[in-house]
Amino acid sequence: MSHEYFPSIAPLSWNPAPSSESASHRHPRFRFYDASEKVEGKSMHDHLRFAACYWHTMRNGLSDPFGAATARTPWDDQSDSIPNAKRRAEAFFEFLTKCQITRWCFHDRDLAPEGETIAHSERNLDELVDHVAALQKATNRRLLWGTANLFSHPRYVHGAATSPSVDVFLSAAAQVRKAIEVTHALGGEGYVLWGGREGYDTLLNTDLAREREQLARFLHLASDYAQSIGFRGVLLIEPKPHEPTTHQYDSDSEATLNFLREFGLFGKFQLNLETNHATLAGHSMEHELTVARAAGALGSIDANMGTVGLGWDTDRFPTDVALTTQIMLAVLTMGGLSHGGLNFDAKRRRASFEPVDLFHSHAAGMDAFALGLKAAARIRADGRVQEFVRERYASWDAPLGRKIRAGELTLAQCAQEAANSGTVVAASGRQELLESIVNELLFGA
Ligand code: XUL
Ligand code: CO
Repeated sequence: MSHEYFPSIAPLSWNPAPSSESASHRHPRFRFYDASEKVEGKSMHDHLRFAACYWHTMRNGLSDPFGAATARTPWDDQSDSIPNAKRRAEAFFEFLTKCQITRWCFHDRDLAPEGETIAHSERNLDELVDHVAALQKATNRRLLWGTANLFSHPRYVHGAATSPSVDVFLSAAAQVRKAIEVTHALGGEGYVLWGGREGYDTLLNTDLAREREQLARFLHLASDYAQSIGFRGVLLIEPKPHEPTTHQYDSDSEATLNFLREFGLFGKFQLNLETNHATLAGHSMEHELTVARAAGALGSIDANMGTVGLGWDTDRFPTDVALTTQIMLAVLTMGGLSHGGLNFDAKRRRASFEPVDLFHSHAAGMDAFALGLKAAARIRADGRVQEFVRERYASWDAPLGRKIRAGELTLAQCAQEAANSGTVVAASGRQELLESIVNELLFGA
């Protein structure tokens, strides 16, 4: 790259020594993320598979419902021109490289401006895709996943696939067809569908049964198209319960898995789970991950966190180490994220508006995940928690338990066994002890 967009920022490196620099002058670096350090025999880089997202990192001016954008972006003239879009992409790939982030994610409309017609929008996108393909190659970065923005344009006010108008469904189909094509062209490891407006605001004007069927039809079409062009990446659905809608049909892991099963889509799609969406659904991320994992459908993670009590999708950077430990425990237990990654679908606070804050915020998230990865590995190596769970279910692995699981006993035979075995003695669940063991492993004995 000829031009340097972040001239005052040196490539971030790992330096575990405590910093004596004051916070206002500190240069961004990693204290805990050492890409090459091995954990459970694999490098941190390969475990964590970090990605940065184009929409927050390059396109979010940090405005909120009460105030204007604050982000300083000297490389961006705020126009919708193609040269401006190309400059932004160059700045982004410099950012990725300096921040040691190997992967990225985008929406079609983040990357290239929408045109007057579908053909015009597609030409714009093609021009940018050629540009980022060259940038990917030059900087050795990879596309984790692509997606289409089916929620910003006013035509999607009543939903995209679930719109009451078939014309809107067709526009969404055109957009997704192209977005899958370019994701494939850029070597994307996955393609995400987030149904931002696929839900309702009021049931007074909504035929819910029909809208769910439309959404299922749309997902079948997307999956068939991906197959037909030889896209071998994973197709992902990103559940979220509401915001901007009152209710979104793929509201959480359980509901989405049920939706997929109901409409013959199970196995064609996996889940991309986002921490803040779990919070909005009234679940922990641990719950959402565990539900998806139990179904063999955990594909990828949007790594952020919410602000409990605020009720918005605040998309904060994930800096809570107890949280990153739970996430990495789920990932390690599953045997790793094979085609997914940890995508920072996260934005700096409105007051963190300097370009250097882009680096500080991502580094903070990466360090928190490095700590979480190591803590999760300690919990696994220690083994006390897992052993407790095994023992808790031991009776189901004894001969009688096995027979019941295999369906070899009737209800009457179960009743007879109950009568034979006498008094039932319950054992303690030891929740507080287990929580204390986890703390011991988090913070050292
Ligand atoms: C919105 C959200 C999206 C998806 C991609 O809450 O998470 O940015 O990740 O469309
Ligand atoms: Co997301």
